[in-house]
This record gives sequence, C-alpha cells and structure tokens, in this order.
Amino acid sequence: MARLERLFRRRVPVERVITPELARICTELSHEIRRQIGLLINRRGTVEAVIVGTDRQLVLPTLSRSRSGPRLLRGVRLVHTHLNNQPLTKDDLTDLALLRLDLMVAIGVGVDGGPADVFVAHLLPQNPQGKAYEELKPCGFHAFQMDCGQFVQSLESEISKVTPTLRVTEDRPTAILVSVSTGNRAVQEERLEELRDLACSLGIHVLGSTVQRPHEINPRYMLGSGRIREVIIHALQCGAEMLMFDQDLTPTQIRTISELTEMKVLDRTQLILDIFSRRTHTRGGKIQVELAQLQYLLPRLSQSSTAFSRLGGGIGGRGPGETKLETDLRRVRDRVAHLERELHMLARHRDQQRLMRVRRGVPVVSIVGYTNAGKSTLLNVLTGSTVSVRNRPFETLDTVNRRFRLPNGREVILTDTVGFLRDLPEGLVRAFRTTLEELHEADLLVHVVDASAPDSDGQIKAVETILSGLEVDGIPQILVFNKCDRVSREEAHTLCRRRHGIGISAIQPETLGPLRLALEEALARVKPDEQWPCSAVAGRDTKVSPVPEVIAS
Ligand SMILES: Nc1nc2c(ncn2[C@@H]2O[C@H](COP(=O)(O)OP(=O)(O)OP(=O)(O)O)[C@@H](O)[C@H]2O)c(=O)[nH]1
Ligand SMILES: [Mg+2]
Repeated sequence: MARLERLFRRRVPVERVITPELARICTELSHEIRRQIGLLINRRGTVEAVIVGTDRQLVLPTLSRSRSGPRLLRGVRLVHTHLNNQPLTKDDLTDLALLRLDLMVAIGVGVDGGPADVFVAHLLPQNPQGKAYEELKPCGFHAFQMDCGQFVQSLESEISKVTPTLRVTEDRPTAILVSVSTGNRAVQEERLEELRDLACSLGIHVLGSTVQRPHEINPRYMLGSGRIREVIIHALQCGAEMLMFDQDLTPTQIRTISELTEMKVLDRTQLILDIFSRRTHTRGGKIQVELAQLQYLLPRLSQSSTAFSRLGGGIGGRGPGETKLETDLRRVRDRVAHLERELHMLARHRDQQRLMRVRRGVPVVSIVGYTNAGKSTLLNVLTGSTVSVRNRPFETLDTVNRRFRLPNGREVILTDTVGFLRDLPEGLVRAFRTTLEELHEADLLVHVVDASAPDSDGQIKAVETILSGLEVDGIPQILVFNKCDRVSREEAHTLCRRRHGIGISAIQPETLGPLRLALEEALARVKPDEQWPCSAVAGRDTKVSPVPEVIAS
C-alpha cells in the first residue's frame, strides 16, 4: 500500500505518457497482487488518482467536471496495467468515449512483472464513418514514443475545428434527439419532427436525431445497455450537451441514463413544461405551469433526490429545481396546496365575469385546435386584434377574449386558447384544466386544422381526444381547414368534403366569407336570439363552395 501511495501526486514530464519508472512500479505491483492498477494523469503530468481494480477491470472514480463539459477532451488520461499483456478491451474503449479521456493507455504486464507492450487509443474528431476512437498499433514499452502533450493538444484543436457547434452556436444549448419506439415507424418519425420544432422554438440547436426501434423497451435505459452507450458516444462526438428523448422517461430511466453521462437527459414532458414556463405571462398561467412542474417532480423526487442533480439550471432545469429529499417533499406538497388554493380563487373571479357575460346574452365562440394551426391568426383577422402569432408551437398559452360583430350585426365573444399536441403530458392537461374549462362556457367551438400538415387526420384525432377528455365534445363544432393557400385546390376540396369542413386561409381575409356565414347560421341554431332568429339567415344562400375561388389562385 505504501508503494501505491507513493504514486499519488507524482509528476510525469508533459511530453511523456508515463515514465519508465512509474510504469515499472505499476506493472510490478500488478504482477504481485494480480490486479489492475490505474493512474489518472492530468495535462500538467500530475497523477490525480491511483486506482486498484480486479484482475480484469478498473472502476473509475467520478471525474471532476471542471473542464469544458462534454464538448472537448476531459484533460486527464488513464494509464493502467493489463495482466497477461492483454490489449485494450471493449469496456476500456467505451470508457474512453463516454468520459472523453485524453488517452486510454494499457501497459501489458510481462511474465517477469516488467512492462511488456503498450496499447493506446484516442478519440476521433467527428467523421463521416461515425467512428468514435482509434487504436494505435501496439508496440513494446521501451520502443514506444509519443509526445503526449503535443498529441493531445493537436487532437483537441482538430476536434474543435470539425465539431460545428463549437464554432457556430456559442451560447445556444445543443442537443441530439432520440426516439425509441416499438410502434408505427411513420408516426415515430413525425413525432420526432414535432420534437425538433419544440426544441428549436426554445432556441436549442439540434445537432441530429436518432430513431431507435428495439424489440422491447428496456426498463432501465429505454434501449439495451450497449445501444444506449453508442447513442451517448455519438451525441458526445457531435458536441451535444443534451440527450432529448421523444418518449417520456421513467424516474429510473432518467437516473440510470444520467449515471452514464454528464449530458443533460430530458424527455418530451420536461421540454413542453419548459416551453410553457417561458411563454405564459398571466398569473393563472404561471400557477398552472408551476403546478404541472411540481406534479412532474413529485414522483421523481420520492424515488431519488440525485436524479435531478444535473438539472440545476438552463433548459429542463427551470422551475422547482433540486431540493433535499425529506424536507422538500413536504415543502413541494405545501406549495402544491397553496397554488391550488390560489388557482381556485382565480377561477371564482372568472366565474363572476362569466356570469356577467351570460346575463348580457352574448354568445361565446371558442377557437380550438392543434398548436400552430393558425388559431390566433384567425382571431386577429376576425376581430381586428393583434394577438401574438408566430410559426412555433405553443405561442398562445393564455386565453384571449375579443368581441366582434358578425355580418348580420350580432355581437360575439371569440376566445383563443392554448393549442393542443398529441400526447400532451397528462399533468399539463390537468394543470391547465382551469384555462381549458373556459371551453365549457362556449356555445360553439371552431376547430381549426392546418390543412397543409402532413398528418392532419392525426392532429384532428389528437384534438378530439383532448376535447372529449375535457367533456366538451358535446358542444357544437365547426371544422375549419386553415392554410388552404398551402395546398392544391383539389386537396383542399377533398379534405373539406370528407370531413364536412370549411376551407379558409386566415392570411387571406377575402376567403373568410363562408366561415362568417357558417358562424351566423350555427349560432342562430345553438343560441337563438330574438334579434337574429334562425329565419334571418335561413333565406340566405349559404350553399357556398367550401373552398372559395380566391384560394385557388
Ligand atoms: N400560409 C399560411 N400561414 C398561416 C395561415 N394562418 C396562420 N399561418 C401562420 O401559421 C403560424 C402559426 O399561426 P398562429 O396563429 O400563431 O397559430 P396558433 O394556432 O395560434 O398557434 P399556437 O398559439 O402556438 O397554438 C404563423 O406563422 C402564421 O403566420 C394561413 O392561412 N396560411
Ligand atoms: Mg396562438
């Protein structure tokens, strides 16, 4: 043991991988105790740690994260002994890649206990073959020559040259998207595109994605333990800081995958929660998002307080953050109760506003639909408002009410609300119930669909599922196919005929005539008013083409 202790803090000249003296001490000790011995040596040449393993492997200590994160090299190399002059193993090479070591070096122990051969591997810069590392040709220890300092420096500069993120993205966080599914491949790829939009809308630089189709979902890692390591190594090589899963991860999966890598591990729910927390501006919205975050956190907190230790800040780390288990489980529950009370008060206030509206008999029309379908654009064009409109998911999170008059003079309140998404996290739907419950007071729903979406049927289904979950599927509906300017006239016709919808383009106000008429007619039916009885519209020619001519041009 004393001999081992003497190795700690010893210095190796920066140009050497290891000195013959240190190598000999290690191999002789290994030979004696029949165990591997490893030295972690930093760039200054100081031995930072001495590790004693079994006859076949070493367990590395947690390495410091002081260096540049996952993008460059770690700043330490591992030099260790291999009994019986064995070459590097698959585990050695995986460790090299996962830990981004400067070098992985094995010194074979000769029959006499002296150093026999040297086996060296190093990481490779990103390359078209997707190769993560390279093994140098083994050679006898005494013939081995390498200027270690210079080699590592030029390797690192090459890596930074070809890893585009190091040059391009500066402060933008980088991610690799991972989809793991045993279901339908087309759906999987579409969802992945959706995930990409979600990530981009948060300013994340998506470096790539991988579609994994295992035979079955692995309860520990989602994927098999070898496959997940390959995915991580690929992500590290691309310079990613985050692994973003399209599927929701169980608390165990988040923990076990996080144990393999320092990259942040996020799932779809966390990403959506993050978007919501950034985009909501009203008190009600903020309370609801915080509730959803806490509800997401609770089961994970109870499982392990360390699972979240890597989510301290930035994307995926907003909101509740890391807490100490015992005290903070209680604190989280207290906070949930407090927020629920506050939400309840807000809801009562809203009830009063609602009552006033009902007394005045103004009908309420709610615009619902998949996110990014053009709901706010439609509200703006119908009511002359300037609600924020952007080509990104979840732009609108806070309900907006606007008054406007139909062509027959009838006053209507139009409401725009949060868009839907397939598999919207249940906690979020629950938390947003208060906002979504406003839909209960609608006399009519206008379901806006993006006619140009590749899977408009799937989006309609997702919206219908959420509406029925909210028990508002009984409210009369008008189905509106928006963005008809982006599809051919034939496609628009087919869609509208098949679904009995109305085709419009919210950015071409002249296409909205049929929708206005349909609103008048439907309201006259569902909420007759003495001033605007059904008969008032019955005589009109409402048999307009569902897709107005102007769209075809
Ligand atoms: N080409 C075309 N683009 C449209 C049309 N309507 C809306 N858009 C665009 O679609 C994008 C999304 O529009 P929004 O009105 O923000 O969609 P939304 O349904 O309110 O979205 P969320 O609030 O995020 O759920 C914006 O870039 C709009 O300019 C249309 O009829 N044609
Ligand atoms: Mg909107």
